[in-house]
Amino acid sequence: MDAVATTQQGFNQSTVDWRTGDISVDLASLPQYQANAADIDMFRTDGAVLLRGAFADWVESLRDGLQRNLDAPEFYAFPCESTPKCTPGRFFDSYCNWQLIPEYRDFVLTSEAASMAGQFMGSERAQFFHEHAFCKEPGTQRATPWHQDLPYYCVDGTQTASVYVSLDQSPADVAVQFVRGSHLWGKLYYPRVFVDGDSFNTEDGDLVAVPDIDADPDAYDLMAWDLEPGDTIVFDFRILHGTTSGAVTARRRAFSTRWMGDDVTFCTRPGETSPPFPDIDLESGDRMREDWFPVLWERNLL
Ligand SMILES: O=C(O)CCC(=O)C(=O)O
Repeated sequence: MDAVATTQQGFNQSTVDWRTGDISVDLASLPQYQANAADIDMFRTDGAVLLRGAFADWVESLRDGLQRNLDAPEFYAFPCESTPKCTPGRFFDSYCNWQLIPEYRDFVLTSEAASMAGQFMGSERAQFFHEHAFCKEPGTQRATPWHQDLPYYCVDGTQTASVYVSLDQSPADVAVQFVRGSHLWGKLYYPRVFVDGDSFNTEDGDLVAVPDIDADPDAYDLMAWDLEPGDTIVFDFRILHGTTSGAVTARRRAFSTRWMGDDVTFCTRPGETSPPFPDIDLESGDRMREDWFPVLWERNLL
């Protein structure tokens, strides 16, 4: 299998080809999530909303999928180890493996995630971008640096949603946290390398440095929840989120799927994007190609 190389920014860039070809799905046969209006309002104003137990039935299979990724990272795309040598624990993440890992593929193509994302985005359609899986092993003290997802991506737009499924019990002090309302601040921040929190793409004049939230957490309206397996957080690509560096005492896994709504288009950024799609063959402002990023929900199916 192909080797894993490291780029300038420290990402591990697997050359594993994760695209396996045609995705044909009968949209009308997919299950529909029934979002309630209060939750949708909260997502719009706060930028993130917790849906207790929404994917409890998927926890076992997503854990099995993630275990394949953890056991043999080199066989999958973009495996990242963000725990420096000689520090406790393991902080692993990997993305763009939904066509390689059957449990991920099932979730993407047959769960209510597409319908959930479409309704929260207020979109007519939900187009799938990619998945991203995370694992922090007991002892890990490596914080997930505060960041927004949008500046990492080769897309722009306001109708976006990540559907983040917690796969373990995770107390609020080590779970992912969100700065309420920060998706509406009208700012985009430099993306950061998870291993050391360094900013990159600093040549991009549209971006600024992430504020030092840890220096004065009380100055921010933080949303943090004790999570149970299956609890799901839907959040906007523009919201600031991250974790403390508090030690994780029990395994803490999560599986996120990224969704794009009607106003999302391809965007060329001055630096490297993550994931990189070097052969995407699109111009800024183009709709994302549906052969790579399938449309998996349409509102008229509700
Ligand atoms: O679970 C975490 O620590 C980070 C999650 C995250 O950054 C994401 O899903 O975008």
